[in-house]
Amino acid sequence: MPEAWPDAEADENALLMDTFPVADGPNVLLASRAPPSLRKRVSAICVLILLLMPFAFMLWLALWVNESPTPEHPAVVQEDVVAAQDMFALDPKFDLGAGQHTRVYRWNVSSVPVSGEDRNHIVVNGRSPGPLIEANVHDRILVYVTNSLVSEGTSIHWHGLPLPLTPFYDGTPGIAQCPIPPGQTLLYNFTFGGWTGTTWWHGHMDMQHTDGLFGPLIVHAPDEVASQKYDTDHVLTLHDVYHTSAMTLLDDYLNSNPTETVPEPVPDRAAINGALGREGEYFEVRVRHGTTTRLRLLNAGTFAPLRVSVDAHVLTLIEADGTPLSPVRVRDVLLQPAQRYSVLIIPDPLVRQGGDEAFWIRVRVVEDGFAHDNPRLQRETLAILRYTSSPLTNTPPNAPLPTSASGPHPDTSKAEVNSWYALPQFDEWVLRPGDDVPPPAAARELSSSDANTAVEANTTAERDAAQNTTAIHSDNSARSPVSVYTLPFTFSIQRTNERNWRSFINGTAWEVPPLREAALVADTAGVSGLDAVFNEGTKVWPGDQLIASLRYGQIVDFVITNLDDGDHPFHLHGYAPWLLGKGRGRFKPAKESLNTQNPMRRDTFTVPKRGWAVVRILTDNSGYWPFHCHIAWHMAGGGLFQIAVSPPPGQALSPLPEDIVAQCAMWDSANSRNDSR
Ligand SMILES: *[C@@H]1O[C@H](CO)[C@@H](O)[C@H](O)[C@H]1NC(C)=O
Ligand SMILES: *[C@@H]1O[C@H](CO)[C@@H](O)[C@H](O)[C@H]1NC(C)=O
Ligand SMILES: *[C@@H]1O[C@H](CO)[C@@H](O)[C@H](O)[C@H]1NC(C)=O
Ligand SMILES: *[C@@H]1O[C@H](CO)[C@@H](O)[C@H](O)[C@H]1NC(C)=O
Ligand SMILES: *[C@@H]1O[C@H](CO)[C@@H](O)[C@H](O)[C@H]1NC(C)=O
Ligand SMILES: [Cu+2]
Repeated sequence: MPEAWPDAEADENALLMDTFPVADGPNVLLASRAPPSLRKRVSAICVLILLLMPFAFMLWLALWVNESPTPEHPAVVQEDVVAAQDMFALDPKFDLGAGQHTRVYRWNVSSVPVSGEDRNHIVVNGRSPGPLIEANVHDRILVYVTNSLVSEGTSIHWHGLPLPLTPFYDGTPGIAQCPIPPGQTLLYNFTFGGWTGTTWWHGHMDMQHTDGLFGPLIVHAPDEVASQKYDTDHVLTLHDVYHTSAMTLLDDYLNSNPTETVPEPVPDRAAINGALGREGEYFEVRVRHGTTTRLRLLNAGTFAPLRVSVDAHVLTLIEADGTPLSPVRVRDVLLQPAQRYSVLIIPDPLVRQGGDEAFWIRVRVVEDGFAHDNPRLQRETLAILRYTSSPLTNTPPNAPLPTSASGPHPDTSKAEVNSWYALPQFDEWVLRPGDDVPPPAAARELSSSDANTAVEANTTAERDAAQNTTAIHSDNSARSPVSVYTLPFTFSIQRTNERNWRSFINGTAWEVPPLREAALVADTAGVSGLDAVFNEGTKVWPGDQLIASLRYGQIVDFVITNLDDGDHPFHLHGYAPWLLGKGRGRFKPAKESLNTQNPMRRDTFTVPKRGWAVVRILTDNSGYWPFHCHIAWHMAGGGLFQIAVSPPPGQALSPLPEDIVAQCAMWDSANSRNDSR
């Protein structure tokens, strides 16, 4: 057992008074051990890569040339590269009723210089945002990811997807896989397990996501158009932009020098589908008069929440992170990093029929969480919503830019203006699902001791629940009462005695472990004692790896306490938790009522500053799943822990695919040769 930042725990406890102290100013300094140098490991990895390069390159060539997957039953579709602007207007001819397809993608990850800037973009097949994955719910996806970076590993995470039976394709280095070494190809081969909606994929290695390694991922339900009644479907990939290389910024943040405080780097602007929204660089959504448009908004950014509105239009929210919503009309939508929403733009009677008319789509960088000012910050990025009678794929010649202003349409009557301003303020915590999937019920309500103590689950009831998982999902009336396992944890951001910023979960600051200790890898390959983790309870493994072991078929309530003075978007891999409640200060079970009737469920949700959230899962997806803040700086600073969900009784986790094992061996030999850790 390492000394898991004992003082961090002590400090947290001091902070955890009945209500949080409002004191600002620098956080407490920790008198504790220093984190091992990141640089040392990076240079070790570089040496390895240089050693491996020649033969890796030959292997890669062979793989690339020979790879022509034999057609599988059912149909195999080779997904072609489409032009950038068109990629974001989903093809109206996409067949939602098609039979099951295997869709094959070949991705080449490389690094290209950004013109006029001292940094590189990490691109897939030459571009960022990278390729769209668009599929139907029953399809199988094969993505051959080739790492053409010179000296970095890479990996891709499929955000929000449950990846049933293939947790090793979750794309998390140090947890589910080892990074794909330069020159190597890894096949990600997965199905959706019933998941539908709007999501995205992104790099999970170092800060590659911030440098551009991300793209949209859309999974269609067969009845979605019929039930929501829209005519065209568009993706708006939104993200904050840094004009400095992310690894440079990360180094400043994690290893600030003793005389200078460098809090989270503040972005310089936002982009919409990669366009920066300036002269000659506006992304354009083209729609026909009198039709309804679905806009799929996703925040693929690093740090900034983004607020989206369309001049003179009301937005009707219909989806959040894949969960259909009971529709809500709003003036704007606030997306935390990694969150997604679909909104409908319903024909506006005031938009002139026939002529071309255009409105600004506005994306505003929300600065509340920034610890310092960035004088270069461009607060608003614009795109265009254009009504047109010309073919949608043609750029209207010399089309004028919009002249619209934010707010209701200028020709609107006074009553309509009033009703526009009377629309509710957007709040992700008041959203309700449009379908009926209530959380499994607890036999026992939370008691006051639960906020601090993990409660022993009732094993008999759990076993029953495990066997009855299907019944719980498919037939609510058959829900058998089962016990709840309550798992509290705290989140905080503090500075170490070296004045380095770190994020702590229960006093641990996660680091990518030596790769043979990567949890899933180690467990399924049997190379360490980690297979003991399925014994119930939580444990800190070497490298500040906090792992909470959960048995299959259990109801688990996470009680999250955010000790920090900023909101944090938490993301649980492999699950879409039910959001039972949130509040200010500390969770007081006797006083707070939790919503167990019709709570939202989603994979990314905001835990309020100096506040709490309670979220519930049913452990029906085995594997090692990280639970972390999705602000990339906070994750890089250690704000991550894992849940290990055991296989169903009598079963084992599937063995790792051979190519992951082989790629781990490459990294592992480097570690043992160059780094004694
Ligand atoms: C992948 O990208 C790199 C860098 O642009 C390029 O050199 C290489 O030829 C590409 N590989 C394939 C198979 O397209
Ligand atoms: C993808 O996974 C499925 C299910 O395990 C398997 O049948 C199929 O052969 C795999 N495809 C490839 C190309 O490996
Ligand atoms: C966090 O600490 C609390 C109090 O010690 C403990 O009950 C809980 O199990 C810990 N949570 C995790 C995820 O380890
Ligand atoms: C555990 O569950 C069983 C079966 O539902 C029940 O009979 C028993 O009373 C429970 N025990 C406790 C301590 O809750
Ligand atoms: C599973 O649920 C059914 C009711 O749907 C119940 O009759 C059965 O006893 C349960 N099975 C177990 C093992 O508890
Ligand atoms: Cu955070």
